[in-house]
Amino acid sequence: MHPRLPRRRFLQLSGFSGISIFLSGCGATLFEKQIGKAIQPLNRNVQSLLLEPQEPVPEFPPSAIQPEELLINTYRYTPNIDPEAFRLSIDGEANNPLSLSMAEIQQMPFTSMVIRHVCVEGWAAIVQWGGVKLRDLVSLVQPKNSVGYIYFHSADGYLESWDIASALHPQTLMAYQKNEQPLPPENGAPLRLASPIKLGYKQSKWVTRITLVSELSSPTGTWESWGYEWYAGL
Ligand SMILES: Nc1nc2c(c(=O)[nH]1)N[C@H]1C(S)=C(S)[C@@H](COP(=O)(O)O)O[C@H]1N2
Ligand SMILES: [Mo]
Repeated sequence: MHPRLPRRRFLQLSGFSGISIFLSGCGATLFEKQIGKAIQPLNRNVQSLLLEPQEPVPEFPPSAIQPEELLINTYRYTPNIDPEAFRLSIDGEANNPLSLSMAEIQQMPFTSMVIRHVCVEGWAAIVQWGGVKLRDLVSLVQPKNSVGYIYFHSADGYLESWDIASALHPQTLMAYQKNEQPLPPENGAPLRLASPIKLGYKQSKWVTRITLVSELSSPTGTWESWGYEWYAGL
Protein backbone atom coordinates (compact mmCIF):
# COMPACT_ATOMS: atom_id res chain seq x y z
CA MET A 1 0.00 0.00 0.00
CA HIS A 2 1.14 3.47 -0.74
CA PRO A 3 1.32 5.19 2.65
CA ARG A 4 -0.42 8.31 1.39
CA LEU A 5 -3.43 6.61 -0.10
CA PRO A 6 -6.51 7.68 1.80
CA ARG A 7 -8.00 4.84 3.82
CA ARG A 8 -11.20 4.61 1.82
CA ARG A 9 -9.26 4.21 -1.42
CA PHE A 10 -7.02 1.61 0.19
CA LEU A 11 -10.01 -0.45 1.26
CA GLN A 12 -11.33 -0.47 -2.31
CA LEU A 13 -7.95 -1.40 -3.76
CA SER A 14 -7.28 -4.16 -1.31
CA GLY A 15 -10.60 -5.87 -1.90
CA PHE A 16 -11.29 -5.64 1.81
CA SER A 17 -14.87 -4.35 1.49
CA GLY A 18 -16.32 -7.77 2.25
CA ILE A 19 -14.24 -8.42 5.30
CA SER A 20 -14.83 -4.94 6.65
CA ILE A 21 -18.55 -5.69 6.71
CA PHE A 22 -17.91 -9.08 8.17
CA LEU A 23 -15.72 -7.73 10.96
CA SER A 24 -17.74 -4.62 11.68
CA GLY A 25 -19.09 -6.17 14.88
CA CYS A 26 -15.57 -6.76 16.17
CA GLY A 27 -14.53 -3.10 16.20
CA ALA A 28 -11.80 -1.23 14.39
CA THR A 29 -8.90 -2.61 16.39
CA LEU A 30 -9.26 -6.17 15.20
CA PHE A 31 -9.86 -4.87 11.68
CA GLU A 32 -6.65 -2.83 11.74
CA LYS A 33 -4.73 -5.76 13.16
CA GLN A 34 -5.87 -8.10 10.42
CA ILE A 35 -5.13 -5.56 7.71
CA GLY A 36 -1.68 -5.00 9.18
CA LYS A 37 -0.88 -8.68 8.97
CA ALA A 38 -2.52 -9.38 5.66
CA ILE A 39 -1.91 -6.27 3.66
CA GLN A 40 0.71 -7.49 1.18
CA PRO A 41 -0.86 -10.81 0.29
CA LEU A 42 -4.41 -9.54 0.01
CA ASN A 43 -3.36 -6.79 -2.38
CA ARG A 44 -2.45 -9.44 -4.90
CA ASN A 45 -4.95 -11.31 -7.01
CA VAL A 46 -5.14 -15.00 -7.81
CA GLN A 47 -3.40 -14.82 -11.18
CA SER A 48 -0.48 -12.81 -9.85
CA LEU A 49 -0.08 -15.16 -6.86
CA LEU A 50 -0.13 -18.18 -9.14
CA LEU A 51 2.45 -16.69 -11.48
CA GLU A 52 4.76 -15.42 -8.80
CA PRO A 53 4.74 -17.46 -5.58
CA GLN A 54 5.52 -15.85 -2.23
CA GLU A 55 8.82 -16.51 -0.47
CA PRO A 56 8.95 -19.83 1.37
CA VAL A 57 9.57 -19.77 5.12
CA PRO A 58 12.66 -21.64 6.42
CA GLU A 59 12.21 -25.34 7.13
CA PHE A 60 13.82 -27.70 9.64
CA PRO A 61 16.17 -30.61 8.95
CA PRO A 62 14.59 -34.10 9.18
CA SER A 63 16.62 -34.68 12.38
CA ALA A 64 14.49 -32.01 14.09
CA ILE A 65 11.19 -33.93 13.64
CA GLN A 66 9.38 -34.47 16.98
CA PRO A 67 7.13 -37.49 16.38
CA GLU A 68 5.86 -37.63 19.96
CA GLU A 69 4.95 -33.96 20.22
CA LEU A 70 2.17 -33.81 17.62
CA LEU A 71 -0.94 -34.31 19.75
CA ILE A 72 -4.23 -35.38 18.23
CA ASN A 73 -6.65 -32.47 18.39
CA THR A 74 -10.05 -33.51 17.09
CA TYR A 75 -13.21 -31.70 18.15
CA ARG A 76 -15.63 -34.54 17.46
CA TYR A 77 -14.49 -37.90 16.11
CA THR A 78 -12.26 -39.47 13.46
CA PRO A 79 -14.44 -40.03 10.39
CA ASN A 80 -14.20 -43.40 8.69
CA ILE A 81 -13.17 -42.62 5.10
CA ASP A 82 -12.52 -45.27 2.46
CA PRO A 83 -9.52 -43.87 0.55
CA GLU A 84 -10.51 -45.84 -2.56
CA ALA A 85 -13.95 -44.23 -2.69
CA PHE A 86 -12.75 -40.81 -1.51
CA ARG A 87 -13.09 -37.81 -3.83
CA LEU A 88 -11.94 -34.26 -3.25
CA SER A 89 -14.24 -31.72 -4.88
CA ILE A 90 -12.93 -28.31 -5.80
CA ASP A 91 -15.70 -25.94 -6.78
CA GLY A 92 -16.99 -22.38 -6.49
CA GLU A 93 -15.60 -19.56 -8.61
CA ALA A 94 -13.66 -21.69 -11.06
CA ASN A 95 -13.96 -22.28 -14.79
CA ASN A 96 -13.12 -25.98 -14.44
CA PRO A 97 -14.50 -27.40 -11.16
CA LEU A 98 -13.16 -30.88 -10.46
CA SER A 99 -13.64 -33.97 -8.37
CA LEU A 100 -10.39 -35.89 -7.85
CA SER A 101 -9.55 -39.34 -6.50
CA MET A 102 -6.55 -39.95 -4.24
CA ALA A 103 -4.86 -41.79 -7.14
CA GLU A 104 -5.21 -38.68 -9.30
CA ILE A 105 -3.94 -36.43 -6.51
CA GLN A 106 -0.96 -38.70 -5.89
CA GLN A 107 0.02 -38.44 -9.56
CA MET A 108 0.55 -34.71 -9.13
CA PRO A 109 4.00 -33.31 -8.17
CA PHE A 110 4.92 -34.29 -4.59
CA THR A 111 6.26 -31.80 -2.05
CA SER A 112 7.76 -32.61 1.34
CA MET A 113 8.44 -30.10 4.11
CA VAL A 114 9.55 -30.16 7.75
CA ILE A 115 7.79 -27.36 9.62
CA ARG A 116 6.51 -26.45 13.07
CA HIS A 117 2.86 -27.09 13.82
CA VAL A 118 1.57 -24.67 16.46
CA CYS A 119 -1.70 -25.28 18.31
CA VAL A 120 -3.34 -22.29 19.96
CA GLU A 121 -3.95 -24.50 23.02
CA GLY A 122 -0.29 -24.29 23.97
CA TRP A 123 1.66 -27.05 22.25
CA ALA A 124 3.81 -27.32 19.15
CA ALA A 125 5.65 -30.01 17.18
CA ILE A 126 8.08 -30.17 14.30
CA VAL A 127 6.49 -32.41 11.66
CA GLN A 128 7.27 -33.64 8.16
CA TRP A 129 4.30 -33.37 5.81
CA GLY A 130 4.19 -34.66 2.23
CA GLY A 131 1.54 -34.03 -0.40
CA VAL A 132 0.50 -31.68 -3.17
CA LYS A 133 0.68 -27.93 -3.15
CA LEU A 134 -2.76 -26.42 -2.77
CA ARG A 135 -1.72 -23.91 -5.45
CA ASP A 136 -1.38 -26.77 -7.95
CA LEU A 137 -4.90 -27.97 -7.17
CA VAL A 138 -6.27 -24.42 -7.45
CA SER A 139 -4.50 -23.91 -10.80
CA LEU A 140 -6.13 -27.08 -12.13
CA VAL A 141 -9.65 -25.72 -11.63
CA GLN A 142 -8.82 -22.41 -13.36
CA PRO A 143 -9.87 -19.95 -10.65
CA LYS A 144 -11.69 -16.77 -11.63
CA ASN A 145 -9.77 -13.65 -10.78
CA SER A 146 -12.48 -12.63 -8.33
CA VAL A 147 -11.44 -15.38 -5.87
CA GLY A 148 -10.37 -13.90 -2.55
CA TYR A 149 -10.94 -16.74 -0.08
CA ILE A 150 -11.14 -20.49 0.10
CA TYR A 151 -13.44 -22.62 2.27
CA PHE A 152 -12.40 -26.09 3.42
CA HIS A 153 -15.16 -28.54 4.32
CA SER A 154 -14.25 -31.65 6.30
CA ALA A 155 -15.90 -35.03 6.73
CA ASP A 156 -16.38 -34.43 10.49
CA GLY A 157 -18.35 -31.21 9.87
CA TYR A 158 -15.31 -29.02 10.57
CA LEU A 159 -15.07 -25.81 8.54
CA GLU A 160 -12.27 -23.32 7.95
CA SER A 161 -11.68 -20.47 5.49
CA TRP A 162 -8.39 -18.95 4.35
CA ASP A 163 -7.32 -15.82 2.50
CA ILE A 164 -6.23 -16.65 -1.04
CA ALA A 165 -2.62 -15.48 -0.58
CA SER A 166 -2.05 -17.88 2.34
CA ALA A 167 -3.82 -20.67 0.48
CA LEU A 168 -1.56 -20.19 -2.57
CA HIS A 169 1.62 -19.98 -0.48
CA PRO A 170 4.14 -22.52 -1.85
CA GLN A 171 4.24 -24.34 1.52
CA THR A 172 0.49 -24.71 1.91
CA LEU A 173 -0.03 -28.41 1.18
CA MET A 174 -2.83 -30.90 0.96
CA ALA A 175 -0.91 -33.59 2.78
CA TYR A 176 -1.27 -37.37 2.60
CA GLN A 177 1.99 -38.19 4.36
CA LYS A 178 3.19 -37.48 7.92
CA ASN A 179 6.73 -38.13 9.15
CA GLU A 180 7.53 -40.17 6.01
CA GLN A 181 4.54 -42.51 6.54
CA PRO A 182 1.06 -42.53 4.99
CA LEU A 183 -1.09 -40.03 6.89
CA PRO A 184 -2.85 -41.84 9.78
CA PRO A 185 -6.67 -41.54 10.02
CA GLU A 186 -6.52 -39.57 13.29
CA ASN A 187 -4.26 -36.98 11.63
CA GLY A 188 -6.69 -36.39 8.77
CA ALA A 189 -6.36 -39.18 6.19
CA PRO A 190 -6.70 -39.31 3.34
CA LEU A 191 -6.09 -35.58 2.89
CA ARG A 192 -5.47 -32.62 5.21
CA LEU A 193 -4.15 -29.08 5.09
CA ALA A 194 -0.60 -28.48 6.34
CA SER A 195 1.17 -25.13 6.41
CA PRO A 196 3.95 -23.32 8.31
CA ILE A 197 2.15 -19.96 8.10
CA LYS A 198 -1.09 -20.64 10.03
CA LEU A 199 -2.08 -21.89 13.48
CA GLY A 200 -3.09 -25.53 13.85
CA TYR A 201 -6.83 -24.93 13.82
CA LYS A 202 -6.63 -23.56 10.25
CA GLN A 203 -5.18 -26.89 9.10
CA SER A 204 -8.31 -28.86 8.41
CA LYS A 205 -8.13 -32.65 8.53
CA TRP A 206 -10.32 -34.98 6.37
CA VAL A 207 -10.88 -32.27 3.74
CA THR A 208 -13.52 -33.39 1.24
CA ARG A 209 -14.47 -30.12 -0.44
CA ILE A 210 -12.60 -26.94 -1.33
CA THR A 211 -14.74 -23.97 -2.41
CA LEU A 212 -13.35 -20.82 -4.02
CA VAL A 213 -15.29 -17.65 -3.21
CA SER A 214 -14.92 -13.91 -3.74
CA GLU A 215 -16.25 -12.85 -0.35
CA LEU A 216 -16.18 -14.33 3.13
CA SER A 217 -19.55 -15.15 4.61
CA SER A 218 -20.58 -16.45 7.99
CA PRO A 219 -19.68 -18.99 9.36
CA THR A 220 -15.99 -18.53 8.54
CA GLY A 221 -14.80 -21.47 10.59
CA THR A 222 -15.27 -23.82 13.51
CA TRP A 223 -12.73 -22.17 15.82
CA GLU A 224 -13.82 -18.70 14.64
CA SER A 225 -17.34 -19.53 15.80
CA TRP A 226 -15.80 -20.08 19.26
CA GLY A 227 -14.22 -16.60 19.17
CA TYR A 228 -10.77 -17.41 17.79
CA GLU A 229 -9.10 -15.12 15.28
CA TRP A 230 -9.83 -15.72 11.60
CA TYR A 231 -6.45 -14.88 10.00
CA ALA A 232 -4.48 -16.96 12.55
CA GLY A 233 -1.09 -16.32 10.97
CA LEU A 234 2.18 -17.55 12.47
N1 LIG B 1 -11.50 -31.72 10.54
C1 LIG B 1 -10.81 -31.27 11.58
N2 LIG B 1 -9.62 -30.65 11.35
C2 LIG B 1 -8.88 -30.20 12.38
C3 LIG B 1 -9.33 -30.31 13.73
C4 LIG B 1 -10.58 -30.96 13.94
O1 LIG B 1 -11.07 -31.14 15.06
N3 LIG B 1 -11.29 -31.43 12.84
N4 LIG B 1 -8.56 -29.78 14.75
C5 LIG B 1 -7.58 -28.74 14.39
C6 LIG B 1 -6.60 -28.41 15.42
S1 LIG B 1 -7.06 -27.38 16.68
C7 LIG B 1 -5.28 -28.76 15.33
S2 LIG B 1 -4.10 -28.25 16.40
C8 LIG B 1 -4.85 -29.72 14.29
C9 LIG B 1 -4.27 -30.94 14.96
O2 LIG B 1 -3.82 -31.86 14.01
P1 LIG B 1 -3.43 -33.32 14.50
O3 LIG B 1 -4.62 -33.86 15.27
O4 LIG B 1 -3.10 -34.06 13.27
O5 LIG B 1 -2.24 -33.14 15.43
O6 LIG B 1 -5.91 -30.13 13.43
C10 LIG B 1 -6.82 -29.11 13.13
N5 LIG B 1 -7.69 -29.60 12.10
MO1 LIG C 1 -5.15 -26.60 17.63
